Amino acid sequence: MLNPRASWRTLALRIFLLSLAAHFASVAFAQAPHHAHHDHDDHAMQMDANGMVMNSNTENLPQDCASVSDDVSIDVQVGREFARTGLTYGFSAHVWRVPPCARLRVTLRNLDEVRHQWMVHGLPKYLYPQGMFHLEANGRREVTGTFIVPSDDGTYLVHCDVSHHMEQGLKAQLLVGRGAGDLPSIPGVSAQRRPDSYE
Ligand SMILES: [Cu+2]
Repeated sequence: MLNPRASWRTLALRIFLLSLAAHFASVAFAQAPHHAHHDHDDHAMQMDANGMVMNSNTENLPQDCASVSDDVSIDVQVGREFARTGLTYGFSAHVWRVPPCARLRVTLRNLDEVRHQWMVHGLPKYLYPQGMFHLEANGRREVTGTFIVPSDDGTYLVHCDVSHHMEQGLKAQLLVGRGAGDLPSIPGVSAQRRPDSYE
């Protein structure tokens, strides 16, 4: 015959273990639709507490590249402390140069409390949806992503697409090979020639 106290303890322990299991199950359940949502949303989007990487590409070559020519890493800081005179925000650099067909690994470190982006436009659309590669770092977080540039000499617009951030200083350029000239109104590089448009 079991000691009634012992069986009560056993029951209490079972209830405790069951509630623990239920807790973990609910955590797992809460996370599952989260992942499913992002997979469904866009295969090329990775998101976590630090921010987002969109259209990451470490393997697929642009059609005009026989191989990856070089692996280049850049560290980009973004925040108010890099703002030029008259502007609110800035990147730690506003021009980057990479060889044709380079694989470029970009780490974006956001020193501000507001979120910022490092968004490149004009990439081949058969590799990068909307011709875009895009990092977004939440406040005081950092995000890293990689993409492969084409072989042509080209100048690509890089900016932060958060409302008004580009006009407030977050406009930059990525030069592949010899580039194709400077874009207008790049802080520290070029004067404003016409209102910004990147559509
Ligand atoms: Cu921004």
